[in-house]
Amino acid sequence: MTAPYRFTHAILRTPAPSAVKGIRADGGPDPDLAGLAAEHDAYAATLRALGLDLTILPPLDAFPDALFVEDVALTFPEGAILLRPGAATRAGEVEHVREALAAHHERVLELPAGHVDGGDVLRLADRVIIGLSARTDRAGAEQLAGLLAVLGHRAEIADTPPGVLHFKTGCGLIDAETIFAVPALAGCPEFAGLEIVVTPAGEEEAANLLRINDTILVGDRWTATHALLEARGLAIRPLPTIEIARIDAGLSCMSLRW
Ligand code: CIR
Repeated sequence: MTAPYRFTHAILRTPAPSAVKGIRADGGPDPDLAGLAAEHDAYAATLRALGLDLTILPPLDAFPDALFVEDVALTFPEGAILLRPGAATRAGEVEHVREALAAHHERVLELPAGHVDGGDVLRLADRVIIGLSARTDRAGAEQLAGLLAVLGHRAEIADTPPGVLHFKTGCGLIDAETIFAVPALAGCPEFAGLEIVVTPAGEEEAANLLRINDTILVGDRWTATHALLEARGLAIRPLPTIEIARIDAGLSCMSLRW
């Protein structure tokens, strides 16, 4: 299996005006649309600068959260999987990525039952972890494990801590053997054998970092996290995330990568 952060392609979706009405758990204020679009543009430009071939899908005003393409599918060099997102308002997004996935992947599988959000799926070097959450149920996780086996990937099912939206809201890959995680996920049994680096106090939101080839994308507000990663000799690319954070999203959510 290739390193789980080596990518040549990504699919993104331009935010629609309705994105400001995206789901949020705490009922906070709407993000600013221009700011949200600027964050999305900076993200796309960064992926391009890192060498990825991007497909940018058109906005979908009927689906406020559709810019978070990560949640509706999984993409691997071996094929893609269409998911069944756990939020009812997001179910219809799936049909809108089918064509783009088919254009790039010979094999496109479909989750037949249950619910899984891609934000709950963490790919490691030797396996894939599926986190159970308010969006991903056991029926969906078990069905997904079967589809992953078809693509040659072993899956394990883990728990997402209460109050954490997605498994990857609380953790991200630093490298193939190292996970950056919020304290509540540091003891995750499925991480046994890996090095766990815990988020600095007050920077739990930095956990949703995104390694793309040899660079780590990380929110620009998390300066202690920047220092920690740089001290490990890692190249980082700080990116603005304040507006997407208002609708409970982070850096991994805005792309499907393979
Ligand atoms: C939602 O609640 O579905 C969106 N507002 C945020 C989705 C974030 N996606 C992710 O963490 N993978």
